Amino acid sequence: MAYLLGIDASTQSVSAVLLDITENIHLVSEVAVSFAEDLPEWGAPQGFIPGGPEGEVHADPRMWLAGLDLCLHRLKETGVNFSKITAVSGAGQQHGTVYLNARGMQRLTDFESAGSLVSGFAESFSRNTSPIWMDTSTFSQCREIETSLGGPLEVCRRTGSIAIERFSGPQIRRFFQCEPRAYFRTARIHLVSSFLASVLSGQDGPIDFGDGAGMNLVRLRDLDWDPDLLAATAPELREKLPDVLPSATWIGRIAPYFRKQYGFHENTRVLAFTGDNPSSLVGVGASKSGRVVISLGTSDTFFAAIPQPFTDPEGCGHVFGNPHGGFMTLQCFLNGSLAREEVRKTLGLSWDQFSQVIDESPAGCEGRRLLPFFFPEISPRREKGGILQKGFANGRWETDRMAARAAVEGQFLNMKRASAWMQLDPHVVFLTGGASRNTAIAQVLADVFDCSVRRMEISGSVALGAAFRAGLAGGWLTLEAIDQFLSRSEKGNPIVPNPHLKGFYSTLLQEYDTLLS
Ligand code: ADP
Ligand code: XUL
Repeated sequence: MAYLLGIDASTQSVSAVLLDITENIHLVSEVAVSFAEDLPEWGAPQGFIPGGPEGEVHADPRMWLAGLDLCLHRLKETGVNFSKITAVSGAGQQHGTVYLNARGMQRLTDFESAGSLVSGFAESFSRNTSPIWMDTSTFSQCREIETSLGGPLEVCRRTGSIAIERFSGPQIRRFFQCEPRAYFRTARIHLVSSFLASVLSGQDGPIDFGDGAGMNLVRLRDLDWDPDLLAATAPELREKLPDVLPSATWIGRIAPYFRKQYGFHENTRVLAFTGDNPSSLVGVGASKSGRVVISLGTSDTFFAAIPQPFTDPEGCGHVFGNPHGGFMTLQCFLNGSLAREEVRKTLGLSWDQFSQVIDESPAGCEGRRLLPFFFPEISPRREKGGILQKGFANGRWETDRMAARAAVEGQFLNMKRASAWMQLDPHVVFLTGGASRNTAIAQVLADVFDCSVRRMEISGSVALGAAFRAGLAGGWLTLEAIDQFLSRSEKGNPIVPNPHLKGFYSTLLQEYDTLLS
């Protein structure tokens, strides 16, 4: 019997998927740890420390370690025999950076039998908290980097994105400028993904191309660190970064701590981790065939594999590495699930009631328009949060239940508008992420994009993609076997667009242009 383990260290949770690949592919177990429900002692119920100044959004990297430990513990409790796990891989929320001091570097390789990962990595960080992808504090650092390189278009040409506030390079620069002593005490800067892969393997692992491309530091031309960008970001940066390598790189065997604590076999191999979105691309079977994926997680993302990089003229979209080779294009929307949750809570609805209101409200909400930007938005770029609305009595969406549908319509029309530059015009969209299980939301998506929506029984496509990547890299799985598994795991029939609404939402797009201007 052979198992593959995939781990997803995302914004609000750490989850894992265990596959049995002895004959065909079978799901053995899926477990999750929520920072809100299971680790409230870290004070980050939505995955970040609330109330950061000047647009800072940080999380304690030790919370991710606690999440990983608890997640494996939960898996153990299901009765799984860990010695059957042949290989592990995983993925992390993109762009977030972890700053290890010399002791932390040492702990990566000599850490063996402490009671927990958190105690094992005590005093190991030169920066106690890690900026995550929701951080918008680096406007000036972005402009400085662009100026050094000769403008935003040059940064975009090299890295696939203009300098972006949440990307790792500008975040590193801000750390260097605000806390130079702590910066110089930093021995290693990892991404969330490469940090956790390093911990699991007991090695100082590489950053993979998939996630590395979201740093504003990697040159797409040859997928290596760009010396000009390194110099424009912070001094001595190259020495503080690990190598950037293909996603299919084996780092080594599982670290002794995990063998002792959970019973992994000493030969269990650890594959480089990647970013959550690149992993999801693999997890829904979209790494090769040009399928369009929409993920409704904490962020909403719209992405697809592309053979060659092409970039967004507005500067909001990105090119990342496709773990399978080539590239992927991605547009990210910060006001995703947390904004839907905020609307739902304000209206005093459960998810079931929220869905019912969506189903019962007319398309177009009789002229009500809502763009629920509670937080600063990434696409389109808006430095400050602020709800945009039209057509609600007395301008009060908060007391009108139809705001539930208006919010979801607004989010998807904004997504359609902002992703138009990719010219993908999908006939089918693969929908994943926490909110994908909501059929009412999925139907609005089908109607707005005028395309069919396909979903999986396993909404955890990030962890699934990680397990698939390990299987592909080890030669234990083929893309055909993965496709067969995915078609067996499809959730019901595709959701099809309502034929009576054909063209309806396209006519609304202009109104959103005005609302946004
Ligand atoms: P991430 O991976 O970014 O941590 P997930 O993909 O796990 O996030 O999605 C979590 C989100 O899913 C929650 O913030 C929640 O708003 C949303 N969610 C969960 N259940 C539902 C539901 N029934 N309808 C709509 N959204 C839901
Ligand atoms: C993508 C992005 C988010 C994070 C968290 O660029 O910032 O989707 O990866 O999921």
